[in-house]
Amino acid sequence: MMDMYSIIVSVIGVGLIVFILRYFLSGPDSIEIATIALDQQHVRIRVKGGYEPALVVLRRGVPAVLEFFRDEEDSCSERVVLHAFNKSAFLPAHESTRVEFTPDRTGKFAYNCGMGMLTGEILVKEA
Ligand SMILES: [Cu+2]
Repeated sequence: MMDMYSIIVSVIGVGLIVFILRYFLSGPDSIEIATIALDQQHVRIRVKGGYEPALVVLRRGVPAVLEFFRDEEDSCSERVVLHAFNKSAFLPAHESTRVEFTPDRTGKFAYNCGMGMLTGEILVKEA
């Protein structure tokens, strides 16, 4: 019989393994399915002349953290706007910025830089 602590450690362990595999296997224009741990889904997005992975898959109704790492100083990408979820954030260069929201409906939603030149996509699936 596993206690709560063992379960949490196992979930984190599996999440780390999945993250490491994805990190090394992901190429350009890749798809990333958010890792769920402790009732929260989390995904990292690199911002450099676009968004990598270009498509992120989230589950509806689960609090989401998109962690944008802006790996450049080009002012084009300094702001990210998620129209569909009423969210926007300033992304300091060479830093990670967390954008948090709970996807409330399924579908495919584009998000952009402040000028609408860069585009990424979020696919929200039924949990
Ligand atoms: Cu831009």
